[in-house]
Amino acid sequence: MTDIPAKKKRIFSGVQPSGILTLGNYIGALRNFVALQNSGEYDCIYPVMDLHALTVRQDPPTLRRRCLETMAVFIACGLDPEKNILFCQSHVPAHSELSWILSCFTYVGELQRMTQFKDKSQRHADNINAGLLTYPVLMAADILLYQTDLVPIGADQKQHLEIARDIAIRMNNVYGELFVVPDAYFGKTGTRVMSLTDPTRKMSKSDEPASYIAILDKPEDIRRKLRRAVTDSEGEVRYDRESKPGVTNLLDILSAMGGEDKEALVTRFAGKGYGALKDETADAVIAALTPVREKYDQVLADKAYLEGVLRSGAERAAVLAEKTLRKVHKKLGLAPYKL
Ligand code: AQP
Repeated sequence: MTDIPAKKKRIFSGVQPSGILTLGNYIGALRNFVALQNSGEYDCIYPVMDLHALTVRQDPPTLRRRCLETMAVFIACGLDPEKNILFCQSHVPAHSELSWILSCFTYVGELQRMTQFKDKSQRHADNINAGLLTYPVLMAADILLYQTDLVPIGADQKQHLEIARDIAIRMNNVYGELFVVPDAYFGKTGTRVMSLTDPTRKMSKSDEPASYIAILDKPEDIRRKLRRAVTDSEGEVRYDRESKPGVTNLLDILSAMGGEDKEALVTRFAGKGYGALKDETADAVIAALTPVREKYDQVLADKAYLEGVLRSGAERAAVLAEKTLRKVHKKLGLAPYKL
């Protein structure tokens, strides 16, 4: 008797092209995406989430360019377009279509409670658009469209995944088995990388450049930014997120890059100043990011290749997305049609 291989679990996650990708995106997302790909245990779908980026005003030529650049970063980090479905979210219209349907099953109150909505409404008080509020609905559509089992996310996205699960359960209760209810997947180093200028806030690509390390930063810039990273005046290397957020962030970064656990790092840096910690963190980050930057330059130089990746990724994604969308149309009673 031949063994039938078990169906692989499906993974879905993406990154917005809302800026230059940061070390936070690398540690919290891309590195995990590559590890999941290499495990061979999953079917992975990783889009560039350009529709999500529209909640904040974007310069059209820059956004257009960043979509390709973000895909080049994906590939430079080690994602293989043959092994995963890599595409651009707006190339598969089913995301927006399902989003509308899901919005009719989402309560305004639950969206208003989202921390990211409150945070971004404060930061962009002149542009509190409806998309900022309904962002989690589009994210739910992204995930549910592919009948996703697992979503690798950083801790900051937990609330949004919870909404996606709630919507799926709510609709399954009414219409039967419509969607797979997705689970969060936290990587082994589920570190939240914090801003270098304000280590109580997460490192974000839409902040000022001194606050983040870009994946494509040159070695001298990485070293300079880390040397200037905000710490404290105590001078003692200790791991304490509350009272020493800056030093803790450096330990988290070094641990995530080098694999050495935090306790061992604290012991090793005992009696040494913050300068030594900053220098070693810079060495580790530079060592990890230099090959990515070099590969990025090669990938981005071949526009035809990149566009081909996006095209074929979108075609493959659309087949899966359409299947779910047809099922949803049918179950909800939308009039059938034949193409
Ligand atoms: N600082 C971070 N630490 C750990 N993980 C992070 N991620 C982002 N920043 C950190 C993870 O990267 C994935 C993609 O995130 P995104 O770019 O789509 O959206 P975001 O989380 O809103 O990232 P930014 O950089 O803060 O974007 P802007 O500035 O545009 O709002 C997610 O899995 C996220 O957890």
